Amino acid sequence: MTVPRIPSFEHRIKAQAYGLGFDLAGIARLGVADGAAAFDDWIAHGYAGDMHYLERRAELRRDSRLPVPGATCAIVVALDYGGRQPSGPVARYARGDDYHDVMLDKLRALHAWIESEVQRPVPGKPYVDTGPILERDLARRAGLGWLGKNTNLINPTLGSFFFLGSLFLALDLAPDQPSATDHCGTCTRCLDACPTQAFVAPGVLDARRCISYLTIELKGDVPADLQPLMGELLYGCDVCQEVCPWNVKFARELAQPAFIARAAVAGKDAGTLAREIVSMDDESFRAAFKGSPLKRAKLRGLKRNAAVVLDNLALTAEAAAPARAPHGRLPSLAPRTHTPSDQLPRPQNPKR
Ligand code: B12
Ligand code: SF4
Ligand code: SF4
Repeated sequence: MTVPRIPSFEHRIKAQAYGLGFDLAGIARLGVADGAAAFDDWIAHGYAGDMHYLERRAELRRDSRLPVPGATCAIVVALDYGGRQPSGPVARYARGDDYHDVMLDKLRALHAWIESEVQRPVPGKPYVDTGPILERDLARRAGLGWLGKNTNLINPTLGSFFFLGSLFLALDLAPDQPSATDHCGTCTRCLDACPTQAFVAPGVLDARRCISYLTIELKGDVPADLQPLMGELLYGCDVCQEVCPWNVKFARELAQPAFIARAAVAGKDAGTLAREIVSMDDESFRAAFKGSPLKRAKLRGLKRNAAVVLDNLALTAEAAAPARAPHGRLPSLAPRTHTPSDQLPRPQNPKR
């Protein structure tokens, strides 16, 4: 007679995570981050630009035992945001509702379920980009994938178009095997495709050149020499993920209703969206982007991005119809001072 196998608690936790809608789940033992030295180096080179919050409480990022006293493990999850969606002026991750809210709700529900199963309170805390955690490092440790040359965490069955989140717990759970294999091989597609050549080496990004940073995190003007390289990208950038063979093969259709593009951006080309944004006031901005990731750049930041995109579109139109210039050229919509990016040290001979 075969004895029925009783699923372990760890197994049931992951099943519960999948039931809540997560696409991947793994368990990591907390400890010193494998990438701690790489993180220190990255900060020391100034690659974080104006994201000074990354330097603050850096000791907590280096050692995941520190953010939640008493926590010994983290359940790390991924939620897919639909890499098969067409590319457009707004990066895929930002077209629907704010992922922080969506994922934190699910992680809180997972926490409550665990407490009900063990029948006692379990100290813990959920994080989704909301604390001093090196989330990709932790996800690799939980066996969810490897760190690609484009720095994203890539899963061999899902690609990389997903968010990461974690639930830190003071609970003794058996950890998963960390992902040990790098499946990038000799590929360099992401490094070659980056419009601003923001990678200084495989797996090392100079955020100051990254369009995602320039359009979302940067508070001042976009350096003049990087503006044309932004092309039609108004918020975020997916280029280094779009070209990745793991996404070409495994990216999924959008399954989470919360991430369906909202009316303010859905199906709009760069010119239409940019024109709408430059004419928005605070009230129409709030109405269009309430609960959206785009709020992070604030209306001021979005207008700056829209002005760059409109300039770029005008330059393209000029190049295509030289006879019509200069009348075909759109006027610059906001006065912008240009800070050249030559102030940024560019490393020589990036190793590829
Ligand atoms: C700051 C930040 C950014 C910055 C800097 C990005 C970067 N590459 O560092 C900017 C604004 C540019 C950015 C852009 C994007 N981001 Co972002 N970002 C973050 C944030 C808040 C911190 C990342 C960080 O600490 N960077 C510092 C570098 C040094 O750390 P790292 O990239 O994790 O690198 C580690 C590894 O490289 C590792 N490592 C390096 N060498 C070695 C060697 C060995 C042997 C080992 C084991 C490890 C190792 O150690 C490093 C430190 O742990 C995280 C959330 C979080 N708290 O982690 C989201 C996060 C990384 N971002 C995310 C997303 C979705 C994006 C965008 C795709 C958004 C978009 N479409 O515009 C782009 C992608 C750009 C890119 N190619 O990275 C997701 C990534 C999901 C995934 N599948 O990987 C995260 C995890 C947010 C989330 N919760 O889902 N982001
Ligand atoms: S997100 Fe875009 S700009 Fe940033 S590294 Fe990737 S391809 Fe380059
Ligand atoms: S494009 Fe190639 S090198 Fe870049 S992350 Fe994907 S597999 Fe790795």
